[in-house]
Amino acid sequence: MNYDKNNIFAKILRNETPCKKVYENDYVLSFYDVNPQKKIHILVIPKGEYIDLDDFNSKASEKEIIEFNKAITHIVKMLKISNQEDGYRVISNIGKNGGQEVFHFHYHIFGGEKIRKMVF
Ligand code: DGP
Repeated sequence: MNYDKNNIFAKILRNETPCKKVYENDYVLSFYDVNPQKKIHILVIPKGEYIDLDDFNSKASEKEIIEFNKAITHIVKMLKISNQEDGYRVISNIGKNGGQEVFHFHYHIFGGEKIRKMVF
């Protein structure tokens, strides 16, 4: 699969589609999910063109990978859901069996309420 430059997150990155921004730096953009599954449900995406976690880990620079991971911790602290507060869950859907719908790599961050243990 090739990266589709017209996926919805690519359009958000180009400011062609609006989003409710949470955080942005040179490497990542974070915004609220349009269809929240928990009280807090945000997405974190790299600015580079990567299809999924495997593509990101294979092709992104070490700087991009480090900055992406650091951004997660920065954002959960900003939102006061880090483990110093009540905690959160981070997931990434990958491919067909993972239920991925948007083929620009992203993490979902869920918080603000208790999340059940099981994966559905
Ligand atoms: P995934 O299944 O992991 O590919 O989830 C994609 C998520 O993206 C899904 O929870 C809904 C969200 N989403 C889709 N389109 C938009 C959009 O235009 N804006 C925002 N903010 N979120 C979107």
